[in-house]
Amino acid sequence: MKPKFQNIHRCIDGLYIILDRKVAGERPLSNIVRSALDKGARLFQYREKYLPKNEIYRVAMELRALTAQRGATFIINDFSDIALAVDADGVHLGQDDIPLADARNILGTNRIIGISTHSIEQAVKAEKGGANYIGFGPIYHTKTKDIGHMPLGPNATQTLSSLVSIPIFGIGGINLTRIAELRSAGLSGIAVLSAILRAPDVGVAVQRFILEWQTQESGRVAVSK
Ligand code: TZP
Ligand code: MG
Repeated sequence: MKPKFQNIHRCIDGLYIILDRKVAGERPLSNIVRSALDKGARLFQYREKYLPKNEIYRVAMELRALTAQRGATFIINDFSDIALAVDADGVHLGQDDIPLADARNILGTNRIIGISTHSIEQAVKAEKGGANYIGFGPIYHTKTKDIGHMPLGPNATQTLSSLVSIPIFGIGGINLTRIAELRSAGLSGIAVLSAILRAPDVGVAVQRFILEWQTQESGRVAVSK
């Protein structure tokens, strides 16, 4: 079978938009995706914690179709079965989801698996277990998700980036003013919910995030193993 990802790092880089209906409020996720694609967004995750699974499947099909039309990467939160059913590019798992090894058995080596991590230990373990990328956070205080502990901060991010070689996405409380310090802390990208989904103009916000990310210099150094 032809590998789906010629260069996985190219698919998992820069701005990662997390599509969460509860955060988006009245705005349909499909409209957000269209506006974001128009401004150059390349990476999306559909995160739905409350709807019945047949409804999640229906929305996922729609968002997959929109992202596929533009060659953008599309990841499903939590559900490996839905990821396969809609031909998503991968799945994103939390610490409370099925084990990474089992998700890999379901999805095969041809799809992306990302793991949410809330400490350096969890992140290192995720890389050892075969994750393709790590979500690391919350980096800053956020009202969007209560993780139940203090934000990790950019310093922990810097430490982590010298310990793992797979892409790391910072998440939690990220807005435009944080990008310079996060870029220099060695992140591969930033995962954003409210600062984009609730922005006065989604397209303008996406454009600013992408530009700011590209303008700042990366602090990532290659990890020698
Ligand atoms: N995981 C850690 S923090 C978070 C998730 C899903 C929410 C971050 O949302 P926001 O609105 O970008 O702070
Ligand atoms: Mg989960």
